[in-house]
Amino acid sequence: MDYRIVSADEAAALIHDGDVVAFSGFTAAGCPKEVPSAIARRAEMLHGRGEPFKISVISGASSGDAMDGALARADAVSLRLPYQNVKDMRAAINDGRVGYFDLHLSEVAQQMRYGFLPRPRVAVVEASQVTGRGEIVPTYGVGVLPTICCLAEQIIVELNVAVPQALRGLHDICEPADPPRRRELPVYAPGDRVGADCVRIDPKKIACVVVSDRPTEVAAFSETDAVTAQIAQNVARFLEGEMHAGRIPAEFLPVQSGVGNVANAILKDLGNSPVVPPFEMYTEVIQDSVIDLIKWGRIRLASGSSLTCSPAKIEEILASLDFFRPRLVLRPTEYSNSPEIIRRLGVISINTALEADLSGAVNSSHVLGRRMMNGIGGSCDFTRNAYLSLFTTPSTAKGGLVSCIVPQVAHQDHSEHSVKVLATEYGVADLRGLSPRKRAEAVIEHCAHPDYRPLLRRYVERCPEGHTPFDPAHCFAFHQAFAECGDMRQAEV
Ligand code: 0RQ
Repeated sequence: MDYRIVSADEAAALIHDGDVVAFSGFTAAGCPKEVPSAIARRAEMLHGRGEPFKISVISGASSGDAMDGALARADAVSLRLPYQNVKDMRAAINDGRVGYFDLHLSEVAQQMRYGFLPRPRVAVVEASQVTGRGEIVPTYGVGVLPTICCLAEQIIVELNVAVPQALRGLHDICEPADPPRRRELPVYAPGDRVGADCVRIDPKKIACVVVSDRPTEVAAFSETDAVTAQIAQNVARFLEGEMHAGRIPAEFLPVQSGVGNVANAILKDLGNSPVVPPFEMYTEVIQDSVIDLIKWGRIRLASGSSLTCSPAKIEEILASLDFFRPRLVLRPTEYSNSPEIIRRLGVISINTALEADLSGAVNSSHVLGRRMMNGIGGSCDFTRNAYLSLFTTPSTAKGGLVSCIVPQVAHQDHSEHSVKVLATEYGVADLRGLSPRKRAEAVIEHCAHPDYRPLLRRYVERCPEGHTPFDPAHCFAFHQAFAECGDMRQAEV
């Protein structure tokens, strides 16, 4: 079948006010860029004529500026799910102009299939190849692509000709059956492939194809600072100790690591460890550092939902595709983040907190309890189901005015029952097997910044008697002090 090749603006004209539009990709990797930018232009044009135009936007995770940035600036979005990290979209969510609620990324596809989320009318998917038989090969991110292709009435393919067709074979595309007929997801090792190398749909659903050559929008990492380097070292030494103690087997376990500079630095340190053997990753985002460690033979294989790599690193992969092909698997998020698979494989999860409290509970998403940062993303999928769940955070933020260790988190994403280990630049609090008062002691003495330790100790001492140190009158004293005078050190506990 021959497809209609159209401009991005012609494709955008297929989208109407009130539509639910689902996009491929996971982080900025694999997201369409030309069509969302054209939808934003269409919104501006219609708004200029006094006509309404807003759509609901669902994708695998966050996206790049060409999608979330452009659509937010054009005031074209009424609802955004399930994760975001672009400045203008975040501002629109916090101003109340865009609806948003946090979702476990592993559940997005099934919540669409179950009808818990609005059904997408149109899917816009970036592809490295589209065949006349209706085969769509994704680019660098998969996310919810198979599901949205099934559910949508119409599919707009953004064919990225800058991505070589030789990428085919990197993806493992599958979708589980829904209850009561769901069987196990048969991934028994990170490298197991259980699906097809492309999505297969009725070619009649492909409304048009837009040709693009836009590079991936993923930014390169900044230099590691001293605090980040120290956190990374603390985590690496802790995991080496776990191996010595026999709690991590000699062949190691698959690793998941979150997004950002801390995660990147931790992976580098693990890769340099003389104790940790070459290991595998079962994660959601495959970052630059993973690619280096694969090249150096320190990571044997990485499975994820996206290659969230800078353009330079993508070039390196493409230049040695035959080397990387057996070492990389890109899956739908329903598989990369599957609680069942994570628990079976015994994944070690390492994610970053905004703040943690004396019980070990973690806030990943809400700055000072109110402003949405990015969302929980897949952090809960991994933390709750991992063999060993670690969280890292610098001990302070905003030049020391904010303590990232607080008496009580202002918003809880991960409970004390899921978080096993907390690490800052000052050390590691191993919370396994500790009662609430011992947990508080470990968090204060190993993780809190020395400036805040006396305040935290005083809070615990003054808590009313009981199994758990908790004082409703003072548990938010740190947040209160910041709101009143911009410095948590002034907290009255
Ligand atoms: O603000 O830039 O204005 O100074 O928050 O802080 O230290 O740069 O954090 O980039 O490592 O991200 C939790 C957001 C950490 C991320 C989070 C301020 C701080 C700074 C950012 P400025 P950093 P990072 C897999 C797993 C949830 C999703 C997840 C995240 C800004 O890791 O989104 O884990 N996690 N997914 O100054 C007030 C505090 C603060 C604070 C930091 N306690 N109070 N402000 N800041 N701590 C990936 C996916 O799911 C796709």
